[in-house]
Amino acid sequence: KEAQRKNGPNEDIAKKLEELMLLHKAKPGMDDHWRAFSYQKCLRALRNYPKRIKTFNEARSIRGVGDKTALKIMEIIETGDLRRIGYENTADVQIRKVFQGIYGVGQTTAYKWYAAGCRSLDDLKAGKGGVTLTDAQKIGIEFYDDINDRMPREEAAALFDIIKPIALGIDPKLEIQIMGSFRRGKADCGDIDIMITRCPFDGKTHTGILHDLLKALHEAKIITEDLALPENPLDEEAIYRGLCHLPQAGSRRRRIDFLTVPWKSRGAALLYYTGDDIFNRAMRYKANRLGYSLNQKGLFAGVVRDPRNWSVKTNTGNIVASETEEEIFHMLGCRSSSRMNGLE
Ligand code: DCP
Ligand code: MG
Ligand code: MN
Repeated sequence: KEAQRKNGPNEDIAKKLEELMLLHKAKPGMDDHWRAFSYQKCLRALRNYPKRIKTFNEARSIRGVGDKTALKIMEIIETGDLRRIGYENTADVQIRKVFQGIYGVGQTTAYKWYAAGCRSLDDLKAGKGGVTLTDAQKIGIEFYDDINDRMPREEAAALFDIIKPIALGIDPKLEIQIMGSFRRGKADCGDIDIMITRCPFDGKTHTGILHDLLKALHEAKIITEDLALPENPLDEEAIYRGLCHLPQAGSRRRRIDFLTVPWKSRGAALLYYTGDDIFNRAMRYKANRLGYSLNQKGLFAGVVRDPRNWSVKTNTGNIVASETEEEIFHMLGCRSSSRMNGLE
């Protein structure tokens, strides 16, 4: 069950607003996280609104919908269209949108390539205007359509069912599980997010396992391309990004992420990497209101931040919960079913 309904009474409106949002993302200087975030919240509220919107005031009453958006909503209701999309959807924006579909490419790179004279993926491949591509970008172009598509959750489950026994064959005491949209119960997934950890009480950890697992998955022809290798594979905490596929002829490339985390922070990692990002933001906000600080490593008390630079911690504080999601929910005064409410 998906919380954000995609067949509700205002779906035509949500689609148009979403289209405008994507166009904004491809505009220079418009890659504003806050803006994207409030748009997303507004889209979600709109999709969850149970009846067809009829008036400006009704639109305005939906959380996250301001005057400007309410006007756009009324325009869509009255004309079936949003003129602003036409104005924004210029040729250069369309081309940069294509470039931003390449794995790892944001608006800065897309703009740079456009300015260098590239107008198509073929131009990029040909190195037009002196453009050079990283290996990950070349893979991103080669499997452009696959990477930009989502897989049915059944396919994510089938891939995980192959990967899990291979991991446990390397060390039967590994804990391995899927996070991300799959764990939230979504019907389709943009990628597979897998967490690996291991209880260290017998004196061993999962350090080094990721390297062996990746090697085994390459040999089994499950993982096909690497996009980003861990910085230090001997770190307890490592991230890998790549492509994989089912070992059947004609199966498509799918995005896969592995994350290894220390045993003690597995709950915080599970909470964060299950998301979604809006849920995470709400949780961090709740933690801050109670004087805590929450990240993918844990819930911390007594964190002191530099008032001139919020991102600098002058005191890193003490960890108060991190081993399970339940502990973190409990400390934040959420019912233990909070995660269930977050699941779609
Ligand atoms: N995450 C986050 N902020 C980010 C990136 C990720 O909070 N900037 C968290 C929330 C996400 C989770 O990590 O839910 C996994 O990231 P994904 O990009 O894999 O997103 P999802 O799995 O949620 O969706 P998709 O099906 O598109 O992969
Ligand atoms: Mg994911
Ligand atoms: Mn992911």
